[in-house]
Amino acid sequence: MSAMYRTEVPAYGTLMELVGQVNAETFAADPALRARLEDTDTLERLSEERHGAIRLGTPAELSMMRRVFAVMGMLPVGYYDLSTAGVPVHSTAFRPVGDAALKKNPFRVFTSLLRLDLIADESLRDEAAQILSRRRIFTGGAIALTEKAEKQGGLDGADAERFVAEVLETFRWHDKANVGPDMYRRLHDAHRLIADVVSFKGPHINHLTPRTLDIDAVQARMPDYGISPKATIEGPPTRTCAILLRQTSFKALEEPVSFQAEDGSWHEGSHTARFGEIEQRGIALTPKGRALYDDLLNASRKIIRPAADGSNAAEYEKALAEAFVPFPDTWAGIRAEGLGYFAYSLTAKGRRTRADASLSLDSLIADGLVQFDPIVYEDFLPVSAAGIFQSNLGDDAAQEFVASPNQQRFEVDLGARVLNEFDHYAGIEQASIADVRQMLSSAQA
Ligand code: OOG
Ligand code: NI
Repeated sequence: MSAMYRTEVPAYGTLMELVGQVNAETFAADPALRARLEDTDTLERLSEERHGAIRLGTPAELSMMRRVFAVMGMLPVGYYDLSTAGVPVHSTAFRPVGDAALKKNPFRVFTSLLRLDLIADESLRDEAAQILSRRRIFTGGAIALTEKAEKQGGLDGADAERFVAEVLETFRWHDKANVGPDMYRRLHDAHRLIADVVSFKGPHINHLTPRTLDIDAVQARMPDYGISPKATIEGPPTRTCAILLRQTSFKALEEPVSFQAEDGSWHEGSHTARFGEIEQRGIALTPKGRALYDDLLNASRKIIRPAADGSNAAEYEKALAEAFVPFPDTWAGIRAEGLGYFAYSLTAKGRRTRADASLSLDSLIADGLVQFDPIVYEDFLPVSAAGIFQSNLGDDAAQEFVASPNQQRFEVDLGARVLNEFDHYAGIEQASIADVRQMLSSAQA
């Protein structure tokens, strides 16, 4: 998919070059960082993609997509309602769960389902539903291999290779639209996102996102590489101890598309949808930490909202940094206040020493027997996602919808429950504590 996207969207290849460059420089300046990443075996995949995104049109597409991702060990985690932010979709992220699977390949796909119920114009809603009901976004081969994997509990090497080739077709760009020029215009006038989903033969991958070690540097240098960044970085401000997720993108490109009218004639037009993004991840927050994050972000946005044209970017960054002063910026401080999730392990001393495993974690840490490392946040943030959506839908696309989260409807359409992200991180933390206690007590025996 990465190779396909680079040829489809050349600016994305340029972004990858810039990311590789900045990551190399960050390493050169910080040898300790290199050692740490080598330790946690994330080095090899450092500059590779961490996520992508698609937008689906119907419940049937969503539930089939779930089955396809399940073959690759990717499960739906989290529910994101974006209607509040003026985008008529709700979403989940398909991703590997479990430490080993994440280390092997942490790639996720942010997957949105269009909410036609939020379109006011009833006849347009019906026509859009009809157009969507006629398209087939999966190849016959992809469906057959998914069924085979479900029956057998997996695929052998040759089938797996065919499966990847077949499924790739679903994410491909189609420059011939599914609708005529008039229908495209009507869909587009209702909301650009509706046109993006309904007008095409499939859910083209709309961006891919590599990981960067210094998002501020990549944001600042995009213009030198001839790419135009969105106005501001989404998420928390620059900090010593990174929390959650920071992300930014370059603006979507205008691409040529042909539309076939009812009389059979072809019309040249264009569509703006595909872009590139970068992310930098920090510690996963507990519900308490997340509530504090949401409060501080809201507080900063009461002072100043980032303008799409970037005219107040510097003021916004300042307000954001000031708003986040109350959020502790040391790992020990974040831990002491119960704001983040940590993985616990024995220190070298802990491995040599006999200790009473029933002692509190705090005293085991104080005695230098146990250490703690932040657990990386693997999910998304609805306010940030909305900012990413908006920046690539065009600066004038902001629109109001009544907030109407509907996780239950989403799960019925998906054909499964989404996993709760907090339970997941709490589980990793608990397992690490149990391991530490187990090792301490067996060292005693
Ligand atoms: C998805 C936008 C959300 C992110 O990184 O938050 C997203 C989309 O534009 O379809 O990818
Ligand atoms: Ni994204």
